[in-house]
Amino acid sequence: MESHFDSHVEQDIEDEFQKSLKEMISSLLKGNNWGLPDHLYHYQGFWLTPTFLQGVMLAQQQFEAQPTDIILCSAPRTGTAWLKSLTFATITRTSYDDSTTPLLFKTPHDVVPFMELDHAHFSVNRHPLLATHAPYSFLPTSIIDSGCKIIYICRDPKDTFVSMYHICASWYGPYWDHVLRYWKASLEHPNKFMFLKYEKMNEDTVLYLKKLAEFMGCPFSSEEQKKRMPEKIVKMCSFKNISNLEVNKSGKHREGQGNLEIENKIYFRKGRLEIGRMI
Ligand code: PAP
Repeated sequence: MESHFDSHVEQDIEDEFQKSLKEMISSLLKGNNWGLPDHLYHYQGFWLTPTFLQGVMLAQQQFEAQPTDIILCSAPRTGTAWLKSLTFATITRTSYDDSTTPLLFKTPHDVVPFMELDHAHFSVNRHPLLATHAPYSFLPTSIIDSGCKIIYICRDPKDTFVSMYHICASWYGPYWDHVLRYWKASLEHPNKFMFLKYEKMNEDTVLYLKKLAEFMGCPFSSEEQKKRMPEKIVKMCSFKNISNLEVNKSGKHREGQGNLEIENKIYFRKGRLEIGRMI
């Protein structure tokens, strides 16, 4: 049983860690653009908010990846919520269907947590799906060293820029460095990394959902395909359907968490290709 003494010691270590982090962050080059509430700090080649930096460093210290984990990685505004809903609906398809899934009343960001912000989800009993906007070099070593799988989604940078402009930020950049490191890793270790492009997923989402299911180790059986299960999941997770749910029209994400509080509708703007054809 944890003693009063142990919890005091842990608290002291935590306070010391937060203090040294704050000192380190305050020594970094800082900038502000597009009226973000927080400054951005330049750390190891990327522009990041202090909340993210603290969160990701805590994750580097404390997060223990399990071989069964599936980590969804992305730069902001590249289709994270879409990927969260498709993968969640796929791996929970034996427990829920399109009329009972939690995605009908929770926004995708509340169904699949973020590694750098939702530390309470670090327990061993956690759900295998976890997302992060962390650049490759910021991933906790256990993610690289364990047998867990990584799915990365990227998007045409021009569309990503327009999408980001609407959420008023350009953090986690430079964008290409974010994409390239994951792309290289996916070439080197294709069984561990799956690299997706938003535009390709838009062209044939059913095909990519089947590839995703296979990669995650839960391929659709021929019986399920006959019942058009992949098509049903794609329809349920479609921009039209998800963005029209009440929770995503009027709900809030991280309510009461200061700068982190955000209206769910910001995650669902247009959901289509605007300008670009990528790479
Ligand atoms: P985040 O970094 O704030 O979590 P993220 O989910 O990665 O954002 O990307 C948001 C983009 O995905 C938005 O693009 P837009 O601004 O160009 O419209 C959003 O509309 C789009 N999006 C969200 N859900 C879907 C979906 N089901 N299908 C296709 N695109 C989607």
